[in-house]
Amino acid sequence: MNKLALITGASSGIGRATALRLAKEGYNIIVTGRRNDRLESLQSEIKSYYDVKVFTAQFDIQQKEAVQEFVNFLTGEWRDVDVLVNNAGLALGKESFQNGNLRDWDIMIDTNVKGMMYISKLISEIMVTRGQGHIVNITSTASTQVYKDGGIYCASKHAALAMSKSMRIDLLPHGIKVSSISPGAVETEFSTVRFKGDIIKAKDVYNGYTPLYANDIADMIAYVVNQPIHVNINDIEVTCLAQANAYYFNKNK
Ligand code: 8X3
Repeated sequence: MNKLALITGASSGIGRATALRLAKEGYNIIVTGRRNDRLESLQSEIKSYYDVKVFTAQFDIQQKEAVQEFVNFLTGEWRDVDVLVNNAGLALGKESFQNGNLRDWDIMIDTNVKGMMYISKLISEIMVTRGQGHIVNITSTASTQVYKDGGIYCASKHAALAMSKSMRIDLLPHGIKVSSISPGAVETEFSTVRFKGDIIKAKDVYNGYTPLYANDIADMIAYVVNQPIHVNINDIEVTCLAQANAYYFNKNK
């Protein structure tokens, strides 16, 4: 029987690539996100390549009630989630602390921290009942390092990593694996979202070097979930060759 993977924030980037990658591994897939047209086209794409089942669910992970409603809606074979990939997350703005935008800060905390909190709690309840499961949290190099003008994004990712580590402890007696993957720069919509559609600024983030791509992280997620039953990969930090950590890049001048 196929295993089931639930991937949040799957309408683009790492989430989308992960859905395709895990489908290739034979997982049935639930993809969630805010953009239904993107989720539906991903569903068709997956089904055109792989013989797996795909379920799409459109909701905003910031909305506690919507997350609860979504999980309540999962019945039968769609409830037995083997792998939860907590990918939904974003950065908004890059300003000094005193000039930060409170609305942006709320959205980052509500998505990166509270969204992850809402869905992980509900899905972990199911996993505990079944006595199995694996939660993979996509964090960031910003989960252990803080960079200039990244204040609340970095704070949200620190919280996400702390939550991931605490889940691992509490779910330990239940045989549930928890892993975190902390990528550096990955060329996706991430910077376009952060700079609110300013393509020039967004492109500049990835200029002068070869960044990571969404497929690199999807491959890593596949590796993490494909370990033997007795092996858990706890925390991975991954950057491209041209990045040493959150601050140091080797860019072509
Ligand atoms: C994405 C990488 O460097 O913008 O989490 O924090 S960074």
